[in-house]
Amino acid sequence: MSGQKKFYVTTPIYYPSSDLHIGHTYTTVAADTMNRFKKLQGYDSYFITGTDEHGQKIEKIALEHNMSPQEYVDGVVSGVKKLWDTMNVQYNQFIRTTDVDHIETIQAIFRKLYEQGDIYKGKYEGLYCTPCESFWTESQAPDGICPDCKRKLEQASEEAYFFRMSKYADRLLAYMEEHPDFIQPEARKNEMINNFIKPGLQDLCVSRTSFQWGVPVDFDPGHVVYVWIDALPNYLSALGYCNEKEDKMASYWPPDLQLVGKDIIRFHTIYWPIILMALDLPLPEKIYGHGWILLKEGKMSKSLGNVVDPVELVKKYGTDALRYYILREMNFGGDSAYSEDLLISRINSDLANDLGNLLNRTTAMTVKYFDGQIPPVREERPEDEELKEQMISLPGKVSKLMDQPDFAKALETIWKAVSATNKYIDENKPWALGKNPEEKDRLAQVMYQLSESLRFLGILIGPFMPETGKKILDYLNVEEEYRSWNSLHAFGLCPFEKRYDRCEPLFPRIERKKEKE
Ligand code: ME8
Repeated sequence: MSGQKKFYVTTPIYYPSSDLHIGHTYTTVAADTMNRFKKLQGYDSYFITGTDEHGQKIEKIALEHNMSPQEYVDGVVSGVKKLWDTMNVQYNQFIRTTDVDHIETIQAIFRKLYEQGDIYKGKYEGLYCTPCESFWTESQAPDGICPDCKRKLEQASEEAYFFRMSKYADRLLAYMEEHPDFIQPEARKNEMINNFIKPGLQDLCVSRTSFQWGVPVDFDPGHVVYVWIDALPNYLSALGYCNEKEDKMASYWPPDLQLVGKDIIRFHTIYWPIILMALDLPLPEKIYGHGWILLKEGKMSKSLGNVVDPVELVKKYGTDALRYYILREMNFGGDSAYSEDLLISRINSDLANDLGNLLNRTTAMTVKYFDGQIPPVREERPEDEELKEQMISLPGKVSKLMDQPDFAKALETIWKAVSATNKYIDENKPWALGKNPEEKDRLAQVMYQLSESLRFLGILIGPFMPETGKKILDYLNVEEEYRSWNSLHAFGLCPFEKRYDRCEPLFPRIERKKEKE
């Protein structure tokens, strides 16, 4: 659509594995929420996710399963897609690095970089971490232990292609300094500059010969492209860069927000921008490195048997409750501790009590006093202003927080407005007004204020909890034209002309005792 502003948001592409846990859902739910929020604001927003299917690690796992790597990844990818369906994640495109189009892009990029002299052939002697698919120098890992995952590194020695990273170091540093928002949060940027760029970038080994499961270097058979050089440009291949797909580069490039976990920020803020500089492409607006969801005892891992399975949690509590918990409870920039107890508390207090009761009381009283239809004649009073103003300022406040992005603060701000609406009920006591026939017009206004506030809340909650947002608006019979971002510019727009029924509880309270049984 002409004149429509675009937004391009990405998540990392996941290693296909059968133990995707709550930590993995974190980025994807956040990106989905951002995509939905931008769409609500009228942006032409595009959101991609996918799977990173090549590399020595996958080849090894497939072998352990007595399968070819292709059979193995095909079997696991459907599970990854199913998880995103379960979490109600609506991506525009799911990229697999084994897709023919993606392979075409990688081969074209590799060839171009080789032809222009950014990639040259040499010999790799050094350390390699297979679980992280990551090269390390003796100075970076003097004890032979991977600085990221703390596992033992392997000695690798093979003929290989190298990328002249050092050539771009000064440009990258200057870019980071001129674009303070490029890497967020700030502390991660300082870590990259001080620990990696300033000590001097080493040329990066970008091909392997000791295994086959990768994108072949088409002009030098026997070499496959290093898995990170294969994975990172998925953000380009998705848009048809150097492949046969529909060319969406002009519409969406560069990405507005790339969400990644803190463990892969180095790849995304050093290798990735350098690849783009070498390709002469604009860099992403913002790369956000979020913290991890941890357990009290530390990391989740299959070998420790402490993996928190999001599918099980959704079965118990529902998709929206889990989405709310992840986005509200987790401090997006830093690490956060997962606890099922806290999840239950959030459901009972924020969702069942605060939000659920608000909708329940509003619909129940509208049914009781007005047979479900708010009368058009109403009596406004000065005490209505505060709630009105709070609602009118809410979209702007939430929008600012989403631009940071700070999902937890955005939800906290919406919930302050939920509390203010509950307080309005307590202060205006519709049950007392209902006893006095002379206060009928005033009662109508109180019920209108509540319904209109719930319309604001339903619209703004939608990107975070899509089913819940829709349910609220459906219960209030809000017409389509009053569900848009533009319809939030004024309080009092929605006529609520259709009668409504008392709602079912939005979130049943969770009995802790029952839960323990
Ligand atoms: O890194 N809490 O894939 P991956 C929060 N294929 N986030 C977590 C987490 C946790 N406990 N555990 C993992 C890869 N993650 C590459 C990406 S992109 C071109 C290639 C996050 O499946 C992790 O930080 O190992 C990362 O951002 C994402 O899950 C995918 O991890």
